[in-house]
Amino acid sequence: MKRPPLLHCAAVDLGATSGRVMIGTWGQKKLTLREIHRFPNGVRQIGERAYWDIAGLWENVRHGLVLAAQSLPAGEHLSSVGVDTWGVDTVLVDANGRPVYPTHAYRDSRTQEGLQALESDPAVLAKIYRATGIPAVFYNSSLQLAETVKTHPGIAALASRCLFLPDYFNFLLSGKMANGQAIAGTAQLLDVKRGSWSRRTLNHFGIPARWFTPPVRSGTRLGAVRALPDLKKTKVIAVPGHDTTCAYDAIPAAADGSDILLSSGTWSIVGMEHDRPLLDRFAAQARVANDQTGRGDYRPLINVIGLWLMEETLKDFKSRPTTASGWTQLIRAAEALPAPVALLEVKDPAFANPPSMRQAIDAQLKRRRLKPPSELVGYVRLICDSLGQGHADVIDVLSTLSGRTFKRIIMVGGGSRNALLCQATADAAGLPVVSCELEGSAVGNIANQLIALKAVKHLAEFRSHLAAQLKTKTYRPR
Ligand code: LFR
Repeated sequence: MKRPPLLHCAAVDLGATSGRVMIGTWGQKKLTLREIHRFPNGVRQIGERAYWDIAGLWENVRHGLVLAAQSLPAGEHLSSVGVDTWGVDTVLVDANGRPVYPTHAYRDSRTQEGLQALESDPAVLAKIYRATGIPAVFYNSSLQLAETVKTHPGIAALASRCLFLPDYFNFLLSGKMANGQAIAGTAQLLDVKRGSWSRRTLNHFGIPARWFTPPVRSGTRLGAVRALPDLKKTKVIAVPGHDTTCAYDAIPAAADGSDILLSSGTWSIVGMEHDRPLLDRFAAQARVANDQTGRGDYRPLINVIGLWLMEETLKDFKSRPTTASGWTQLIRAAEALPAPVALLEVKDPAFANPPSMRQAIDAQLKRRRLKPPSELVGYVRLICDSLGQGHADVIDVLSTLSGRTFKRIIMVGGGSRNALLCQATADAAGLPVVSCELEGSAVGNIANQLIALKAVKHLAEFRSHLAAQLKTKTYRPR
């Protein structure tokens, strides 16, 4: 019997500190992943304000996709491409798709005033949470867009559409403007139960409803790639545009809901799969964000500050490792240290975007009359143990809120390669951590393309094939 041809899909996966273009090749029920292009990303500061370099990202996306197409054997082509990015950030464009406002980065402090106003009105806060399932967080698109409209009222007429970052890159590739449901769900502007735009919430924030079109479900085909001649046979597929949704999709979680999912990167995103959102006042207090998959179900999750703490602290040390082996040595040395006498309060808002993370950590410790570490290795130990405890705390909360007893923590993302962080999480939570060697977001992105292309039936089928080929390591609580 003739073997079915291999299917090649490209994933564009943009993170706050790096982006990548990967090829996933599907054949014989197996996924082979190849990284084609990886590039740094970061906030660009101009004066007080923080922006993303959208043109630079697009250049890298284009370059990566052309390399991807050229890397295939003669006669083969990329069947499709999907884009996922971090949540919440947007590009405001005119009717032709031309940006009319710079894209601010979500860590910009411009939303502080709006956030305080929102937090000072518990009745409004509760109403917005019930409508959108998203807690008040400084980075929400709702607060960002409200600030934009307030400081520049002319924008309401100037912009015709608000595209989230994956929507914008999909548009650049395909020429088609659409709002993807999963990424729109991060905005605090979608009706969490209906999956459509919440008029009341848009009105509350003063954001023009005409900027948005009815969100499209994951798997929607947006047309062929028009921007790159090398990819003219390639279809642009709206995958869940939110990187966290894609990362969760890649996790071969137990079907009975007994796994807690942890995507460990710049943010630690601790969550679970559910057929409905968690919306009561306890969920609101615990700041549960009800992510929408764009397929009709939900991922109630809680954001813990994540490896941002580490990434930023490293910048303060010239002695930071620059190679993988240097990094492993540093983690080993940190493991060998005695446990810190006290852990960081990881929810400290001072950690959101400080000029120096080391100083922010020291300031918190001094305020609590604790001695800061003297060397990088001490900070590494302190950060990993504190994050482990932070993970355990929110797992407890999610268990109480959902009434579920979790049996395992499945961890993906950069942090899953950090043995100290995995062990600290297992110890603090009293649960085994199964770390998966997996480029979570890219794999989930590709999984959704394969489903749209009908190469696999559904996510459960994809996950069962993936589980068979996945390398995992289990850390038992001590
Ligand atoms: C992770 C992530 C989180 C989101 C944060 C800000 O990359 O997408 O899920 O809360 O970025 O958008």
